[in-house]
Amino acid sequence: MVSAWMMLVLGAAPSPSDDDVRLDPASIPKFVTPLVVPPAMPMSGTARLKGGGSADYYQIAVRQISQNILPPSMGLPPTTVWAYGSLADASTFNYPAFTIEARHRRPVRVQWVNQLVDANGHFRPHLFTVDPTLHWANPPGGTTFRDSRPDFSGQATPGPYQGPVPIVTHVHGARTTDDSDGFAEAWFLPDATDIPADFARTGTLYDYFVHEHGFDFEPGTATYNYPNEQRAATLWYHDHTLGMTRLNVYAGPAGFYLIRGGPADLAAGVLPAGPYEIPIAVQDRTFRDDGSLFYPADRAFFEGLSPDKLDIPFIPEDAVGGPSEIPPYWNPEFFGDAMVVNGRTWPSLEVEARRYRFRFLNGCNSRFLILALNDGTTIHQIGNEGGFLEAPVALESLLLAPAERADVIVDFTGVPVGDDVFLLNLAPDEPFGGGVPGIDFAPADPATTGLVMRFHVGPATGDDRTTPPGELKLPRIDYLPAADVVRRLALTEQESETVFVRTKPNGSIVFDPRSDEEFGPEGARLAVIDDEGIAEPLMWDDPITENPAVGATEIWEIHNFTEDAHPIHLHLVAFEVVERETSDGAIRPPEEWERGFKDTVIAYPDEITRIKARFDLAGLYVWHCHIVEHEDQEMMRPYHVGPIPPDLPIR
Ligand SMILES: [Cu+2]
Repeated sequence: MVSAWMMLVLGAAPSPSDDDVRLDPASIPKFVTPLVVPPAMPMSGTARLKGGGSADYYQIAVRQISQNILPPSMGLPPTTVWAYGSLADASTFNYPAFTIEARHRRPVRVQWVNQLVDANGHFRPHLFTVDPTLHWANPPGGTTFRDSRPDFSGQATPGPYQGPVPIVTHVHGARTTDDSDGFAEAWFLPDATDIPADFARTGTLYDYFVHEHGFDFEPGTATYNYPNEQRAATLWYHDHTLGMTRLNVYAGPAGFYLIRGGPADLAAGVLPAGPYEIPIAVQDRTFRDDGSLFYPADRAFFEGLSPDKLDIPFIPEDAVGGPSEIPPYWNPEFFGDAMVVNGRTWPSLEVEARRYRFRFLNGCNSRFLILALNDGTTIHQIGNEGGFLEAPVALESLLLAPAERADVIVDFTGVPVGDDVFLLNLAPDEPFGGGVPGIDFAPADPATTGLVMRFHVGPATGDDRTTPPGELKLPRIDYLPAADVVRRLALTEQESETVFVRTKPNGSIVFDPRSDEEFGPEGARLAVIDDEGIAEPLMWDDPITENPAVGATEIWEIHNFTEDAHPIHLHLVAFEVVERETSDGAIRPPEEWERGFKDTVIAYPDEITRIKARFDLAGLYVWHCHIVEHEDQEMMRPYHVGPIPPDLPIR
């Protein structure tokens, strides 16, 4: 079904001009702007909770803003991004967002507001190319066809979606009820004056939760509750809209959410605090030469070709034995060519010759990071996604997959005053499969993506009374009981089965029905392994297969049948990494920095990664790959804890 509005918002295909306007990352001056430390997000007040008690109350909107991400000395206009900020104070809108400071067992309530509208109240279209051929939110499908993979058969390949943008926020690592988890189908459009009448304004699960719980949300908003009854830890919040997460997150809305206090935290004064405790979000981005953000608008980008050199059928055009399954605009991965740290390219931080606590987040779409200091200064990791480790781990380099966090101590005490220390990235400029930089893969470009930021060391302004990392006693960890259930799951990649190609001498890739050369991946899948040991790849809308009982402790065995490592994230739970098994049956324990609890784990190719979790809240959640390009194209599955309600629209 194609409405007139659908024709209007699914515009013509973009012109193939993106390639020649990209900014050379070597031309961006390095270490000339100071690192921005996001301040605390201001509260709107106190909320009274239904069952008694109160919560810290925030009203946080997403808006379009412009911000200096590149050094102003380049003379380029500021970059247009999307950002979270406090509804009442325009000056708080920042990329990345201000930090939500939560206390252990002190609930937080947030009214999330979609303000992606212009000054006239009209909706703003996306900054990037939205591929309407994925299984996505699909507002133009109306309430009948929202949250689906639209059927374009018999039509030409559609142009990108240019309508109002759905958002839904997930606090990554938060243990909360499903109606506050930011389910991918719980999105909502802005309350704009020009939303076409036949559009769905909210996602399937938004309506379900509102109906089930009698919520009274204002249009363009959703109110979520976070109990914070979990270990003190470094969480982060970001968008999670079905089939659009890669684009919404790349546009900017993301921030830290820190839980402090309680039995899993340390006493005040033990760790560096105040100006000596700094959250650091590392993201890769690519810019155009007008200072705007670049994200690929066509599949040719991934193939390393200019758009005129890729001539294949896209959805829904005819290929061999059926229509093409290749989405026209989605890319299987994205690697930016510039490093952005807390919203600025290659910043510099003035530090004192003393200890610092850094909370690192890999906020990249696809890129793994291996962080190291150029002078060999040790990185002492004290925590990960689930809070503190059992004991500090002294590292020469710090591996972080997308969405992973590392709480670390870096001691600049011995660094000569006046020296510069550079934070490097030794991971590859391509998908990561494990291994050692320089041996198993070439490290990132040492002139650009191999550099992250600079620390300029000045004299200490006072005594450092914090505990040296070697003497730290970290809070006790209560490990999970033995598992009741073992699930055998898998990661698979799907090659196109209908698009076969030939590479011409000039490098062009063209469709050739007589060729036996497969074009390439159309997506990745999560799978279940059946009794015969065969992996059955499943789609987002296949029936729920992971259905733990409330309170069950389960081991999930994740067999990775693909050639790359995937960061696998489970919502709701903090899990233990149990072990990994190689293809020849050798077992190895988790890495030292993976002990304690995690919410994201690297599943290496040709290995089984075993994790253990206790599923203690009934409800509907998701597990997915956090390479967000994968997540958006079917590498995500719903799961349900406890009996599935008969009226749940996800089965
Ligand atoms: Cu993946």
